[in-house]
Amino acid sequence: MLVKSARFLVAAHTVEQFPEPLKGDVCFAGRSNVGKSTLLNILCNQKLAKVSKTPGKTRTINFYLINERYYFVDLPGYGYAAISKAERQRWKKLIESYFSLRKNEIKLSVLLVDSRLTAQESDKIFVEYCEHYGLNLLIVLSKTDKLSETQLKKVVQYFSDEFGSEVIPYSALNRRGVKEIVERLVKVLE
Ligand SMILES: Nc1nc2c(ncn2[C@@H]2O[C@H](COP(=O)(O)OP(=O)(O)O)[C@@H](O)[C@H]2O)c(=O)[nH]1
Ligand SMILES: [Mg+2]
Repeated sequence: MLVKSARFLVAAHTVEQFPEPLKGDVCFAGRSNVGKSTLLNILCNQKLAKVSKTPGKTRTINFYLINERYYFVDLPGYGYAAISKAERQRWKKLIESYFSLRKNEIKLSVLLVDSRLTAQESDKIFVEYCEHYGLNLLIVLSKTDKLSETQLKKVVQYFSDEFGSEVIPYSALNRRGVKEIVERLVKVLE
């Protein structure tokens, strides 16, 4: 098992609140309600992150200490509905400050996307940032339990074409893809 111990460390509003780098970061991004907190809880085998019925307004970078050596970093997501220009700017600034400060620490950048939607603007921006900073990117398709196998096949192809990166279909309900995600994490963190 990858995660032996996990605890919430800090919700950083500013870069000054980032913890000292350890053996590496894995960051998690995705639009609000995509299932990011649920995935973090599955990976950590405990309720660490708050799973929301309504899309949250969290605009902090949350650091979780894993096995006393690594950080899982929960990046803020875009809101559900249309967001203001100012809000978008603040989101970009936070992500950019994290990437520019920690690019050498980041072993893997995980982007969750809803398997029922096409690539959203914020997803595209995020992938561009990852490319700019030369980060390893993993696309995780969430909520695949809502799709048929035929639909899913098309969606996996669509996202790997769109982002030119590895895509893992995942579901919190039937646990599809969890093993593959864990294997990927073990590989980058060992
Ligand atoms: N059907 C389905 N629902 C999911 C899945 N993952 C998360 N959810 C639900 O989606 C909602 C948002 O989840 P949450 O983890 O809070 O999303 P976050 O905003 O990205 O952190 C919750 O109601 C979850 O129970 C999944 O794989 N399949
Ligand atoms: Mg969340």
